[in-house]
Amino acid sequence: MRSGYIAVIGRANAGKSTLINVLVGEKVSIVSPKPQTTRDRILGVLTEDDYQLVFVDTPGIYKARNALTDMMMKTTEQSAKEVDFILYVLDGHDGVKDEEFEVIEKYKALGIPMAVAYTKIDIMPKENIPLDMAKFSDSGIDLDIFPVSARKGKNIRALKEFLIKQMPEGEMLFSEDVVSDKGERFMISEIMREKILLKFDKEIPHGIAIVINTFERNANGVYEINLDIVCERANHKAILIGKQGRAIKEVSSFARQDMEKFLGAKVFLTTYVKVKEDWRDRPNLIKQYGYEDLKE
Ligand SMILES: Nc1nc2c(ncn2[C@@H]2O[C@H](COP(=O)(O)OP(=O)(O)O)[C@@H](O)[C@H]2O)c(=O)[nH]1
Ligand SMILES: [Mg+2]
Repeated sequence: MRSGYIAVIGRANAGKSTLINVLVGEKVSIVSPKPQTTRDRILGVLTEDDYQLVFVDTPGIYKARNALTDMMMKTTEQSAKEVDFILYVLDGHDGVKDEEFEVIEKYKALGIPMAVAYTKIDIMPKENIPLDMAKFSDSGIDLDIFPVSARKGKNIRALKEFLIKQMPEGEMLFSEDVVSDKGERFMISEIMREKILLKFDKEIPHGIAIVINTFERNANGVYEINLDIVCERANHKAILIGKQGRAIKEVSSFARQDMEKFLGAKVFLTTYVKVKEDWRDRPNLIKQYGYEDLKE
């Protein structure tokens, strides 16, 4: 069979996680319109009789600004070096900028086979596609480019078939029932974070960490989940809770519904908002909240 690792790299918000979810056919990585949605390296696994594709979702490319984004950037760079293939995701809707070519060149220099997914073609004028393709050939970067829409499922099949052909012959890397390397607890905290990303603006969602205190299934089959939403400032806490607790009630309710879908069972969710000043600049807290440098 053909099997291998494919690092999915690109700028924040390019559409990497959405593309992986649609390629894998299941949600393995949360998605939002805000940068810094993905913080960890997440593996999404697609297995069929004659191939296994292991997508490596990455936090994206950032200009480091605090200890957390610094670590996220390192995670991206480290992930790119350990794979059989690099899929560079480019937001077509945003347009191809010259600085993007520099980034692509940098990854190309790693010497790992690479291609480009030019995504979000569903929300851009069609005539821009050939113009951007011309920009690519002018730049002298010689890579296969796949215009796709993850949201509309356009050209995804062609991209998948291409990727399968790029994989080396080898063994299965994960057993066939595995879709992600992350467990249920991780996904539960990510679902909570996703709802906060969707509801709140600016620095609030970026300064959130989720700590799961209880994750248990009771005798009636109901999951009892108790978690802390850690934020960076007292005024963030007030906004997160909202007037008469309305904001926190609303996000918790959306999160609970998604958790129930994910777990396939009823969920009893309790959430608390806590403050840890500037945790994103404190490596020991970053670690405590589950974010770690990739060592190997
Ligand atoms: N219209 C459209 N939006 C997309 C597509 N792919 C991703 N998005 C949106 O772009 C935003 C960022 O997506 P995400 O996958 O989180 O990007 P990432 O930061 O690169 O992982 C989200 O609001 C997505 O819904 C696409 O193919 N079409
Ligand atoms: Mg992402």
